[in-house]
Amino acid sequence: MRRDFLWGGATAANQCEGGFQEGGRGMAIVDVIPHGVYRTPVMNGTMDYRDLPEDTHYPGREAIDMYGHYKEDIALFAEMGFQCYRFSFSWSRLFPTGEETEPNREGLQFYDDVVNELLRYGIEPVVTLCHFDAPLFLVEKYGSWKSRKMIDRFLKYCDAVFRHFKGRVRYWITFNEINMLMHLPFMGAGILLKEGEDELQVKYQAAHHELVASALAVKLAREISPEFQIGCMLAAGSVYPYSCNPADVWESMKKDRENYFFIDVQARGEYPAYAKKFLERQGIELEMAVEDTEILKENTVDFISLSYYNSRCVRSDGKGEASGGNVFASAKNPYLECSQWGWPIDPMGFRITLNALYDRYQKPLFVVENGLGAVDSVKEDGSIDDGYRIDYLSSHIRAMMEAADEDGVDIMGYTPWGCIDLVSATTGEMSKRYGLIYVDKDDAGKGTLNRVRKNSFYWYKEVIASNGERLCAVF
Ligand code: BGP
Repeated sequence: MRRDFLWGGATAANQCEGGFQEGGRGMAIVDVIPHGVYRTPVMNGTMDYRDLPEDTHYPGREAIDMYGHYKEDIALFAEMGFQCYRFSFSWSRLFPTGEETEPNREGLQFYDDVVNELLRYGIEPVVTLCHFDAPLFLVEKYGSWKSRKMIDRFLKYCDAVFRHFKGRVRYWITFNEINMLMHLPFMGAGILLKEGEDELQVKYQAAHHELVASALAVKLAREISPEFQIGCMLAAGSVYPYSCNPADVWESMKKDRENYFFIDVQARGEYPAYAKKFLERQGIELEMAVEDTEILKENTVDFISLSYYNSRCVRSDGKGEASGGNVFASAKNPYLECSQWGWPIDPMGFRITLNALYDRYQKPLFVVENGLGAVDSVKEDGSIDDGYRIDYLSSHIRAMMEAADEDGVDIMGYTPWGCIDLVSATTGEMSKRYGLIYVDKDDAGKGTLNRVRKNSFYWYKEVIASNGERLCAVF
């Protein structure tokens, strides 16, 4: 393990901040993503959020109100010994429509308070610039990332925060799980699909805009401070062939490449040959500016951050049972147990994924999401015994440490997802909990918002204090 390895936790504004009308914040994508049956069609861009019924519940609007609880929450993170905290800025809190020339003062003040509070405890902020969020105004005016106009708006936002937080924030991540755009285009990138539109064409064009925006953000960061470390972010999880049938192996390679595509561009600086051929075969012609090739080439990332929840598996005949997983469905792997939400549990797959990414890019990796979504129950004495979460996390931390110590993978840090319970991205539920800290709130939005330490809280505190050595402590 690195000497400067960072232990911490991760959240995102869209799932925990709430305060959607506080401090001059503008509406954002997350504010119109509902709970319930319409969530998936809205997230995947096939249903227009303006057609939702009036009594719709939007869980992101209040979320766990970290807007009003950040001091208490950061104190709890500090109590666990966090060395870093990964969170995101809400773009529309800083630029309510996305078109202002100056950032919203109250929004800036809020993040000043958060960042200063973290620094007061010696916690290093790791900021995601865009985590499933963009001002709704830009979605409505330009069709979000379908339009190249987004690049300038995004850079204006980056410029403002890079300058403002220079000297206080060192680690930046451009787009959360950039590959999510292909699977949930509205949640990932604000893309609403119109009837008759060529879906692949639209998604790859939007991806191109995000890739150029990300590269230009890297460029800007380097101009503003040599201290900045700026990375990309992948929803990772290696795809296994269902068998050693070469057709299955080939299928798994193709599936992996669908995700690697983004990072290949961000880390190596150009569209890989297989992607160019794929686009050509699909008849997709991307509009690119002449300078784009150079922009991508010259501004590759410093590190690669990733989320890992599960591995995937694919069979070329498309037969057999399907399995759940972080958004991408795959074939059921008969060797693995699944979570309550049907996501396979595969710590060795974590080691495999880390090795695969490091072999491919030879750049430092930052694990910024990993965890188990599970139902927790509060006992009569108020305690929460989440041994299953401790099992999941300890087996994954062990696998990560093996990747670092035995395989030589360079890993910068580890921030388990939803270190405090928050709204689930894919389901909108509160009951799918990842936290080390429990938040009293239910799926209908009811609850006191009280924070309670789970058993995993005390366990993780020991993990951090022992630099990952004490993984087996019983609570
Ligand atoms: C990732 C997101 C997170 C988080 C996590 C867990 O895709 O980056 O925002 O939500 O998934 O997913 P879920 O909440 O759907 O279980």
